[in-house]
Amino acid sequence: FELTHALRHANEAAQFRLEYQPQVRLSDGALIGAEALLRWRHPTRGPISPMEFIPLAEETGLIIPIGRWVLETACAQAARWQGVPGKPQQVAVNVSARQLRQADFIQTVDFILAETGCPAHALELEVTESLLLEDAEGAIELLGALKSRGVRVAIDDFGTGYSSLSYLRRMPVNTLKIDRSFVSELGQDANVAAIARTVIVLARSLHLDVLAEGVETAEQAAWLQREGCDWAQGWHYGRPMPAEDFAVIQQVLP
Ligand code: G
Ligand code: G
Ligand code: MN
Ligand code: NA
Repeated sequence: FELTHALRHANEAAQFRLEYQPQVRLSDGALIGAEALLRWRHPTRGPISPMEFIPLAEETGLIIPIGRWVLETACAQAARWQGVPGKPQQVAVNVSARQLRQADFIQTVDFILAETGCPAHALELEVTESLLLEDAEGAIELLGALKSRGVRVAIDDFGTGYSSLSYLRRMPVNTLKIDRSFVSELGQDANVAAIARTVIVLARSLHLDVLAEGVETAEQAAWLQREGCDWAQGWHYGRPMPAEDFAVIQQVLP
């Protein structure tokens, strides 16, 4: 089995699909959005984890066509969900550094929003801290262009990188996503709780939204809400699932 070869043909062979994980408001459990997560099922090897194939897609440049398919598919879904009660009104899409560095990235986003009829405010792009650090001036310009269109931007896995506070203040982003490694150890490690609390305070001071990832228990949800976290995502609320399954999800109260 040759992974690169298989990956090269996965898209045309329709082996990709997206799953969506609910994002909720902590105060009342209301569904506010969903994160799109790429899934690859190979006919003989079965499901292959994004942790395995995304790095390869980045190395080979295949992330460009794959990432475009993800963005188009997620925006088309977001457009279908607009105004429908009980459905996510915002869809978050992970974008890798290599995609954002394409000279025509903004044009691609404009084209896809127009083509799918997805309103800009219904799209959130998730970027990593390291991307912002590599080329801060370039990132500020790019994120500014997205912001002027109304597209939202979240910093994924926040707390695991080395964001400088002065850069963060200048970055036109909307949301900090607290990395799930902090959430999972909340009850066990006082230092971890201190970091999570600090990220929440930081977000509030900078007037950013803050979402906790990887929330698995009611205790974690209660702690986060008490500390002033706005939103949450994790198995406590729902696993990543096909778009159709949003028809049957029950809202989980905190
Ligand atoms: O659900 P999970 O195993 O899918 O995700 C593993 C990792 O893969 C996460 O870090 C997630 O951000 C990343 N990932 C999932 N889908 C995509 C995608 O469409 N594009 C990119 N660049 N990364 C993704
Ligand atoms: O890096 P990113 O935040 O995009 O990664 C999302 C990853 O986290 C996916 O692999 C997704 O399946 C996983 N995930 C989502 N919710 C939970 C959770 O509550 N617990 C754990 N352990 N993983 C989760
Ligand atoms: Mn993410
Ligand atoms: Na994350």
